[in-house]
Amino acid sequence: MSSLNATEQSLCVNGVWRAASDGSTRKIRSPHDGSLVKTVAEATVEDSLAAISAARVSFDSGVFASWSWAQRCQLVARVADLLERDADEIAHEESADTGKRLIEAQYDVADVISVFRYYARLGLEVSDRQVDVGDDRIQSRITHEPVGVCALIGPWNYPLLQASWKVAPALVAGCSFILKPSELTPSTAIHLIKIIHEAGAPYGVANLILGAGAVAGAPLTQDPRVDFVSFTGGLVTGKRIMAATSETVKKIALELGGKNPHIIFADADLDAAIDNAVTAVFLHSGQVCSAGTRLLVERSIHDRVVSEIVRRAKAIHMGGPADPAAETGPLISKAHLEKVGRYVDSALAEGAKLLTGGKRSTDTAHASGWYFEPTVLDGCTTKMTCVQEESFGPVLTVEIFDTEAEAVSLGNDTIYGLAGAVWSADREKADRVARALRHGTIWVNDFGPYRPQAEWGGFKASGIGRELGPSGLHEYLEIKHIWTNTSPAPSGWFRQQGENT
Ligand code: TXE
Repeated sequence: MSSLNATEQSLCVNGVWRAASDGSTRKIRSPHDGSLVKTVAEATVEDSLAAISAARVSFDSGVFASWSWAQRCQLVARVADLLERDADEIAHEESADTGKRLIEAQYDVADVISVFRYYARLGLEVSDRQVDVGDDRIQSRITHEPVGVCALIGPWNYPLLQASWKVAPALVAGCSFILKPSELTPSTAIHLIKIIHEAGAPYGVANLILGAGAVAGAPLTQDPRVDFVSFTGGLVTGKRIMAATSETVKKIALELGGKNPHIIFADADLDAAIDNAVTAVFLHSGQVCSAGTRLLVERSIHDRVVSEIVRRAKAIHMGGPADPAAETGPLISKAHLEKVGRYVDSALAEGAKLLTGGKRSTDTAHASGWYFEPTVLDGCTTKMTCVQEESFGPVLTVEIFDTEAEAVSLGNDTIYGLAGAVWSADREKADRVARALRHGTIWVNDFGPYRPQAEWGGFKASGIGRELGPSGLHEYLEIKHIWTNTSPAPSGWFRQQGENT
């Protein structure tokens, strides 16, 4: 492997680090102040096709798929060790690309390591299943085999974490893959692919393509040599990918975000509920697929809850990666900042009442960055665009409910179904509501935690398939039934030649 001494040589195809075939590069700029973070290669269609070829050849050769489960799990455990060794450097890279606080990036890297460790253990539990077909002459067995060549396409909000949910199970399963992180946040993907090679993965198993979705990403979803596409990103791109992959009938897994109801009943522990409501929507400036962007609050506590959230929102200190007092950071890009602003404008035009925020920060310390003020919109209804679509910014919409049934009905009145939360001291009521909400994760008297052992993914337009947990590994496996007759005999169905009728 050539050394990665120039960041322009940041595509990895068949274990070789190289520049884009036409020499194109992209400048990665800090969302905090616009400063240059690094320059990386911007892949062409040809580069993507070369990465697909490398992955296909490596998979078909069996160079990795033929390793035992134990060997592959050992490799994944080594990846976790090396991530731990480089954790500090990786957290700085993530923080620089995304603009998030260093401490958040450090939490992310710790989570990434636990994902690799979890799958390194889980892979050891996969075994064939014997099927009793009621005939002693027949051995019938269900085996699990790698799905093949995988395209792993990720977003910019949790770049390495989202990559880890795909890469760790892909490696354990014995797949070869092409990782395509968001063009805005490539640094930690580069680091991860270096580590996977250092851990001992054969060349061609882990390939890296950087660049724009329409150019570098699209071929990964269209090429017949790709067997499986796992995508995390926006709904519009998800639909495009679903259409592209249908041409070659690929297996797909999609995580497309959510409009997540955060339901507070009057009997809840309000101090805890309010504090979690603030974190749920303003953490990482709302750039979280499971952000609690829709507050559904029981009428009798509306004023108290909302006034306290507004007070807390006004006090949030925004700052860049190096600001130790920062509680949240900038949005990812100018285009995204403008999009969030448009959602607030549309809500106001549709009758929402702005209680705080609603615009780009005017703080001089934020002048060169993409900071949007924590925003609370009251008087919202499910008809409003801002309630139905992801602004993916620090924007909380408030709706009122009167009954349990209305809370459930409002919580389900969305095309999405990723996550939600219920706050109530009445455990039976909370459980009834949790079960009635059509979302992939429900927190009761809590908000946000997830674990590698538990599945993550959405109902309805939030996606297809699950990441994490055993299901997150099974996405990368094909199931095969092998029927062995130990005492072969003619089938006797058709007449043999010369046999009388
Ligand atoms: O994401 P895209 P964008 C939501 C959020 C945000 C919106 C748009 O609402 O405002 O998506 O964000 C690659 N073929 N989420 O435009 O386009 C692209 O290069 C193949 C929710 O940044 O979905 C990147 O690597 N790949 C989300 C990845 O898709 C293509 C997290 C995601 O980009 C492609 C982030 C194509 N035709 C945003 N077009 C979540 N679910 O957590 C783009 N890409």
